[in-house]
Amino acid sequence: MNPKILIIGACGQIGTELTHRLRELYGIENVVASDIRKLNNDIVNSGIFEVINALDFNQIEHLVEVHHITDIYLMAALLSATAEKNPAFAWDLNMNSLFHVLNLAKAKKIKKVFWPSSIAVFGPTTPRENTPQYTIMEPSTVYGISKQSGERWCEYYHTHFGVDVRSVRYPGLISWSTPPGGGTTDYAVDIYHKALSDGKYECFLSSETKMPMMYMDDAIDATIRIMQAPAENIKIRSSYNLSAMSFTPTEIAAEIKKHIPDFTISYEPDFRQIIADSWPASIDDSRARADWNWHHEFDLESMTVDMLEHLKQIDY
Ligand code: AKB
Repeated sequence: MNPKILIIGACGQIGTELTHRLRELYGIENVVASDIRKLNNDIVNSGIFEVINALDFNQIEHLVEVHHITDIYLMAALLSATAEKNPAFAWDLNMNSLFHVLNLAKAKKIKKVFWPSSIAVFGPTTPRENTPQYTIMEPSTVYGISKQSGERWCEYYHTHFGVDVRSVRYPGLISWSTPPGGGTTDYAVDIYHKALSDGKYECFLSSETKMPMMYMDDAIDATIRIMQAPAENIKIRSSYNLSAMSFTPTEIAAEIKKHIPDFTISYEPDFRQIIADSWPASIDDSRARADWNWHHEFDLESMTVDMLEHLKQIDY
């Protein structure tokens, strides 16, 4: 039987593509998209859409009851750069929306929860290369602290209340259809847009800042894969490391130059440099690969071809 899905934060960078994919997989009538406002006409007009505040437990509970929801994907969050500017709201949104959804699952009103974590759970004392699943985690950002706390709560609700919650630590996500909102890895999306519109890009990180990244197609695949896996395969109930590629601004610029030979990049690091420096450069995701058969398709080269092809068609 198909799940009945509620996506909270459906108009965001991940939510948009996830909503489309889930509607394709399970049918438009089985997927309820929701967000704080009607932020994306494409999502609003192509299926069931509800305006909802992720901080309002009663609103979420009402939607769950009205639509007979079984699974919630909680995608609403403040990302790393925005969270530094508004710590109190970031903590409120990132933590309390999670509690609302976990509590609905604890009360057996829903069956399954997907909640995204991030490489931001790691910090400056974490080994930077090939960061293991289990290692030192001392996040130094507001966002990272909220994600690490969230992971602990997910595991706690699973252990103590049997909640079927599943999570991955997304790296920086790159997509062409919806802009990212307020992350430190966002430069890797902006650079493609500026390469096509201006032929040049000023990067807010320094040239050799290496970070883990993933194309959105792979991120959506991972999300669906972990949610479809049999419960006994999900052996980690905090969150799984997930990885596809790692590169520096110099390396992505060189890849773009293969297609746009006159493209130039300059560097003007800002406050986001400190955030990037506190995160891993590469990730060991062997547990996800072993437990639920995760594998990625896109590397820097194939992602660049796909990004430029799509962006040329829609924007430039
Ligand atoms: C961010 O940069 O804040 C996000 C993330 C890595 O979670 N893209």
